[in-house]
Amino acid sequence: MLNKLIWGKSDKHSQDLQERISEISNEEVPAHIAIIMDGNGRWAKKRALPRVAGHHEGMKNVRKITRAANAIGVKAITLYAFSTENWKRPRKEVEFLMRLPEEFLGSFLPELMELNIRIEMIGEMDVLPDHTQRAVQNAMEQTKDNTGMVLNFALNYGSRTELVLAMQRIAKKIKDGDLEVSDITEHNITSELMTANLPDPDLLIRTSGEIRLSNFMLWQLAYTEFWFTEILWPDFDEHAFFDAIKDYQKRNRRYGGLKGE
Ligand code: V07
Repeated sequence: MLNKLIWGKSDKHSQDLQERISEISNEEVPAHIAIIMDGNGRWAKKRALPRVAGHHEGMKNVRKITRAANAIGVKAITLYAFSTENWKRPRKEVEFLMRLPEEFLGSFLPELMELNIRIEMIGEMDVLPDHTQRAVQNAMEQTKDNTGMVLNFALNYGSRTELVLAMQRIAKKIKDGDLEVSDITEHNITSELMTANLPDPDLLIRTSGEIRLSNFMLWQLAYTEFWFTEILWPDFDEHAFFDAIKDYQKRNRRYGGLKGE
């Protein structure tokens, strides 16, 4: 019963997953997980498929990992779906990517409603194609009263731009006489960021063997545990995800209570 609600079916695979979950501690589940979903192009290349086939497979994997995160009680996941750098890719590829939110939501939105998941996004929305904006806006609107996990998409997101915009807003408040220079604190910088309503990530996962941040959540990741894997994003399944969680819990226990610094 429960199995079916969480995984959409109740077969051998979902029983295996349920068993993996029982190995995970309920107490130290990371509240917020950020993921850089890298390696979709390489996944396609290995199979002599066009790059977009890799992006499409990567999109299907978002659904898998969303369910897995939801099943273990994660409060929020932030997925780096499209960076401000990604505009430099071939026009056809960008056009394909900009259709993925619609396709994803077209098939997955009813399930998100059932799972009580709320969709949010960070990044500059206004330069995305109208059809993409409409799809995402509509999904945010439909899921806005859901009280479960937050599924946060970083779309046209760049951390330095986010910080620049935050600084500009703070400067304007000072110029307008609404804020004193001495009142610029970590707290009010945090609250000007696009992630203002989310806690800082506890865990960052990057797939595909790249070991850098690529302008992702620079401020927010100050104290985050990093977990890197060679696995390409379309191959990063529930088992790999639970491996990351178990490693995180091991590290957490090692630091025992000395968290934060
Ligand atoms: C994209 C699939 C995942 C791998 C990384 C690149 C390609 C899901 C979305 C999405 C975004 C917003 C939303 C619902 C779904 C998405 C883009 C690319 C641009 F509300 N996957 N995915 N958006 N990829």
